[in-house]
Amino acid sequence: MPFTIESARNIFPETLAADVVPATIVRFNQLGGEDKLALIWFAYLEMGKTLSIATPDPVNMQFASSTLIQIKLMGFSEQSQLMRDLASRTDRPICRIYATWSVNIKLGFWYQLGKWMEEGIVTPIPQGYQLSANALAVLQAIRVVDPGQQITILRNSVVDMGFDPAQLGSYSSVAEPLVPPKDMAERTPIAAILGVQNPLILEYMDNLNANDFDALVQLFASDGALQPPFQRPIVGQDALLLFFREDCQNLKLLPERGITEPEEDGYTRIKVTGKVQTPWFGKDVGMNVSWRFLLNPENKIFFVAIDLLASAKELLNLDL
Ligand code: ECH
Repeated sequence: MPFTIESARNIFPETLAADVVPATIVRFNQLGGEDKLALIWFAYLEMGKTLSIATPDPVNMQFASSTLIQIKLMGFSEQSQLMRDLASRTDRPICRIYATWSVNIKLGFWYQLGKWMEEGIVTPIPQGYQLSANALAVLQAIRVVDPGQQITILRNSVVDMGFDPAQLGSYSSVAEPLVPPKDMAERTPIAAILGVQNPLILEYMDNLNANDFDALVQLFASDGALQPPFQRPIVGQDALLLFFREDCQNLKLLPERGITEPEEDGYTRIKVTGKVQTPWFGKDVGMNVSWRFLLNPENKIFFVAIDLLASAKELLNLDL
């Protein structure tokens, strides 16, 4: 076989991803717990001036609600301690519970705490809190990147909080309830992607947009893989289905253009660029992304990498 998952990761090597995101996260993770919280608070306030965030559906918040109530009942200093512990990944029961939550439950949890901080129900960041010089530098780095990169930094910082899931032993993860796939009559298929004829690519986009994850996973080879931005590939249909159900509901993929390379040993490389909207910010944030597909001789997806692009200019970079 000419390709392995590892070698497939390098197709279209000219693609410029927004490496500023993982670089900023590394710097963020070196800060103390208190600085982390205050920094996100300030970044969140600033971003709130131009972007509006959707209120999470209460149905999706039910899994965090008993933990949230527990926090509401704590005194201010206990609340501060807990939030610092989450940020510095301390081993305590709430940090362990947090570690079992899907990304969206973690985001919804902090959304609620943020609301309560505004209302004075949860201890706010003290007025005039002085960020350390390092935290100020990280805040400045966040200010200057594009909105898609800002929300990715915010999301990834929240994902990294709580106890380390790798140290939890065996546990079952807690995710939002699954929404049913959209009815066929309600779907708005992508009309065309400039430069890409293979219908499989359109099917991929349409199934993801319709939350039709069973159909989506069938487009992959049984040993196929998907690499989300800044992550290792997720390999095999079972793991992919779990990932789609937990992390990919209600996304909106807006592919624009692409390039199809002549096949080699039966394998076809296709790169597509376009935008993605998350249900958290809707039309307010169009993230500039690329999909780098490798199709096997049976016309199944052997590998696809999704990259958050370094800039809008990269949307036009369809070089090999
Ligand atoms: C406060 C202060 C104290 C500490 C904290 C606070 C609260 C912070 C809050 C933050 C909320 C942030 C949010 C961020 C949401 C980001 C969402 C993103 C989504 C990206 C999705 C992409 C999808 C790509 C994919 C495609 C595929 O083809 C395959 C699947 C997949 C202020 C209290 C912490 C509340 C809500 C970045 C790119 C296209 C790979 C998924």
